[in-house]
Amino acid sequence: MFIDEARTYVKAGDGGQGCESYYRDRYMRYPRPDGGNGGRGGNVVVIADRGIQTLLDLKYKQHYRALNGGHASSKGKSGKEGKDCVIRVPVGTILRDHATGLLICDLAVDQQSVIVAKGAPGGLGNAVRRRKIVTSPGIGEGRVLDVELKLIADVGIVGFPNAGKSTFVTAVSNVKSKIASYPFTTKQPILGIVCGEESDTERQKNFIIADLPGIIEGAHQGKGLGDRFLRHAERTKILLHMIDMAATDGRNPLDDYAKLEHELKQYSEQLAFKHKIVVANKMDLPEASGYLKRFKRKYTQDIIPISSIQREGLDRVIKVIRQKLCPECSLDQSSASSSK
Ligand SMILES: Nc1nc2c(ncn2[C@@H]2O[C@H](COP(=O)(O)OP(=O)(O)OP(=O)(O)O)[C@@H](O)[C@H]2O)c(=O)[nH]1
Ligand SMILES: [Mg+2]
Repeated sequence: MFIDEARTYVKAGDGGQGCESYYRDRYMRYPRPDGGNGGRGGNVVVIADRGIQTLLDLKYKQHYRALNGGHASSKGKSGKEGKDCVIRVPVGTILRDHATGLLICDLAVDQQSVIVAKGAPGGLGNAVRRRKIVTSPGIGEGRVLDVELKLIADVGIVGFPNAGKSTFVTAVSNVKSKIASYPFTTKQPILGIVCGEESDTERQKNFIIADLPGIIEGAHQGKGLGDRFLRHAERTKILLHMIDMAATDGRNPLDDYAKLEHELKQYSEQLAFKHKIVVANKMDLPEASGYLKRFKRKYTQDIIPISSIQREGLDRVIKVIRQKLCPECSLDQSSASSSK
């Protein structure tokens, strides 16, 4: 199950008790304080992990506690350090303090880590203090975290249900996204990697593409699956706007385009003004060419006709995406090829 929001309580370990004890042998006139220090409590650490796709674990396990530090003993023996509690989350997880709403960390890179609750120091024993008293141990930090996942992909595909988003992603990337002729087949975002050709420069070789659930008119009011999945398009560099140009579901593709633009704007202005590539899918069907002509007259000439099912025009889309993701790389390449 794909979960992209969770709330969880984290509690770091308390410090162990310091010890008050004295050593004395027959040759000593006064006893010597020799109580050890209490161990430090464990931290709660959150680590971003590429291998994890969802916040499911945090949804069901709502309390994470690190171990307390061990108590000290005589002969200067310190208590054991409390073991850290490690929480692994997907890359793209954002952590906020629930009480203040302040951002703690945006874990955008694999293996990036952050201490969200610090373990308390142990109490000092009387061997350190050289006095009778020992200090009391600290209490480990505890807080409620709001955890949110915003996937990090280079390209996010948006469009009405059945536009052919999953067919496209399956054709160009390494994932097999479920394809069917009923709406909302895709219920959660799916990430795929598009690999480059052998000849591509290293930098522009691979990019990540996100197949997002379909958006319908009124999604911002909760219609269909709502617009909450658009959060996963927020961090993409490019939006790929896919239109069913053959109107297979009986809607007018020109209206689809306007409605989708409106929904994006309702969600956020930032999303509406992202780099966009408009793609006309299902061009293998006879109705499509008429609609495409009208679309070009009404909106823009800048639209790429494709047929995902027949794998036609896909290379051109990938090429345009690469140009937008890394304009310098394509310049390098074109100058290299022209100098050959
Ligand atoms: N003729 C034709 N049919 C297509 C093309 N691309 C996709 N389809 C069909 O359109 C239907 C929907 O395809 P999907 O890829 O599941 O569409 P989607 O946009 O992912 O749909 P949701 O996940 O429901 O939002 C399937 O029956 C596909 O076979 C195309 O280029 N030509
Ligand atoms: Mg789909």
